[in-house]
Amino acid sequence: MGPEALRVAGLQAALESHGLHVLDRGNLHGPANPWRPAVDGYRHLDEVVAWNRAVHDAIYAELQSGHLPILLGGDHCLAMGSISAVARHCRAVGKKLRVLWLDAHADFNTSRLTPSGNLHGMPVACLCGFGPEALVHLGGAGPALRPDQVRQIGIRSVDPGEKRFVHEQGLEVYDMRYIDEMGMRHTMEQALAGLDADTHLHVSFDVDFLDPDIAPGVGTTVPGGPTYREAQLCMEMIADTGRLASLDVMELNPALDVRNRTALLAVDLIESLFGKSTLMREHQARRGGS
Ligand code: NNH
Ligand code: MN
Ligand code: MN
Ligand code: MN
Repeated sequence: MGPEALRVAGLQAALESHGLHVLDRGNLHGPANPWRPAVDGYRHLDEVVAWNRAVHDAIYAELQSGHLPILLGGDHCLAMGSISAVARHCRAVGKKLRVLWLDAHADFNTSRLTPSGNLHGMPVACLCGFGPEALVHLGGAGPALRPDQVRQIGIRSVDPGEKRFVHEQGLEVYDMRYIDEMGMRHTMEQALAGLDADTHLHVSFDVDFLDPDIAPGVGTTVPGGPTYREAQLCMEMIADTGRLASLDVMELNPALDVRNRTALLAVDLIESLFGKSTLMREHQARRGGS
């Protein structure tokens, strides 16, 4: 239902209003959600593998055509499919890869560490090589990512074993305490440092990154997230780099939303990610404003 809510909220028209050419490829297809308990530490592993293969193939095809893919979700486990395709593409064309993980959660659990068995709590770990064979090798031999290619922003809910593993692997985490103390501007300057013309920037946006007061339409709200203005600045600073080359918008659940408010906010933020404010600044400059 998430992708449909984003369509209803006007995502395509919003991007087109900024002069972008948008192709809606429609929905991907895969097995239904069986709602079963975990087996060997994973819930619905076969279904998650099938869906991620479909996502990997769709995203890889768009990248090969020179397009900027936007994956609408759906469960954040699907970022394994999209990012493994992005990493494969970067290897093929010789680009560096930077992944910004905007989330309340670190999503760095393994089958031994997870409190839930939910694979949406494990995509970053699987992408770094810590997970079941079928998910680790989605995009070919070897893990898709090294931990030093990832920057996590907005984190405020990490499970105890997961926390130890995040430190052990040296992930660069800008948690809410850091954002509170240093501000979003400094945080994004750090997270975006070192990007150059040879860098493919992928943003994986879990909508639960946002404070639940402004974004109630997600399954796992965590209080104390970025405000509307902090989230806008985050997106605007990403747009300013000019390096955004692929995007996931995940975990939106319209059944938990209030009058599609979270979907409308997500569309608003995606517009900023594609340079809405930059366009407004240029417009002001043309009219002789400062
Ligand atoms: N850390 C918890 C788990 O692994 C929750 C993960 N939930 C998310 N992640 N929504 O983004 O089960
Ligand atoms: Mn989920
Ligand atoms: Mn999350
Ligand atoms: Mn997530």
